[in-house]
Amino acid sequence: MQLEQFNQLPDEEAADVLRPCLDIERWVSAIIDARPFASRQELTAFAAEAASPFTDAELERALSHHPRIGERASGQSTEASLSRSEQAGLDSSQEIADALVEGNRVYEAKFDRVFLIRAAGRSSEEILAALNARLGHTPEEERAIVDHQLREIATLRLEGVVSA
Ligand code: 2AL
Repeated sequence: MQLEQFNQLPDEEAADVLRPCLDIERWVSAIIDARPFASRQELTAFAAEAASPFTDAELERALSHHPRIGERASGQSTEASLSRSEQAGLDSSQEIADALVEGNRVYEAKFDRVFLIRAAGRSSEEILAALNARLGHTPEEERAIVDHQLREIATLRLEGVVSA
């Protein structure tokens, strides 16, 4: 839809557009309340900073919608189909696919949450390298990265929904 249309949607309909981008109610309402936006660039810049920082509960809720890297989202929801297209570039050898499975396992054991990365535009090799590098982080470093990655994914999704 056009930005003009998004600016004028009733709040509940705007929320339905925003939630599949990022299921954090504080982020959704901040954007709804900040309308109208003068440009799509203003909208995405606002979305990139809104409701910062996310709480642990908010991160957990948002992450629950993201399947592991290498796992195809099942179902017909908007989120599932967005996730499938984001991960569509992952066409790895069995060796890399296995390494991603193992990396996800180690990451979850260390940080107690799913490994999250903006997958769109990244190859399996790049994602595996990022996963291995991030395994060396402290919990605080990882938390900041996850917050940022959720926002990147949300912004890209938003750009897919609202055109200039
Ligand atoms: C995902 C996903 O579903 N889309 C994306 O960009 N990243 N999942 C993940 N675990 O990073």
